[in-house]
Amino acid sequence: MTDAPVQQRTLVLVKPDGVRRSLAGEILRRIEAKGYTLVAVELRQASDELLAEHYEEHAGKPFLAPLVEFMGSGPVLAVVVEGHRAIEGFRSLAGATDPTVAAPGTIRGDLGRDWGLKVIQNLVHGSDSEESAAREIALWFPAL
Ligand code: RTP
Ligand code: MG
Repeated sequence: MTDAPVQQRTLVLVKPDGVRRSLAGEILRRIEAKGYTLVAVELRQASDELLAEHYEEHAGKPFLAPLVEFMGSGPVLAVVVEGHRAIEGFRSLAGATDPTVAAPGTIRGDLGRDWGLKVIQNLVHGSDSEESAAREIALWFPAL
């Protein structure tokens, strides 16, 4: 007998490029089609303060300022996704950071490309560990 599945929650953001390109529905569709559950969905304009906290692991990196500018350039769709191994599962659905080389079949590989801009615009964010997921969900959805 295998252990009971451990439900994991992960924070997904459809970044401003995805919202602007009207891909939010397509991205949610892929998450649902994979079999995960949407626990919370909210369209919001992120403040610089929220984004600085969200990206605290990248403090001091050269792409942080253009990243925060990009992430604040329009609304993002913040989503809490749940399921067994959902953190790893969504990262797999999203594909590699660089959409030019992200595998076909992934969100970034199918829908993204390099636009030659200051920072990589790659449609989605997904928490990268249980610790990041807990921290990011508390930050974006304090009521959950
Ligand atoms: P994410 O956090 O958005 O899920 O993406 P990730 O884990 O694949 O990538 P990460 O290393 O955490 O970087 C966060 C986001 O910063 C932008 N980035 N641009 N050299 C660059 O221009 C550069 N490096 C990173 C991307 O938008 C990346 O997703
Ligand atoms: Mg990351």
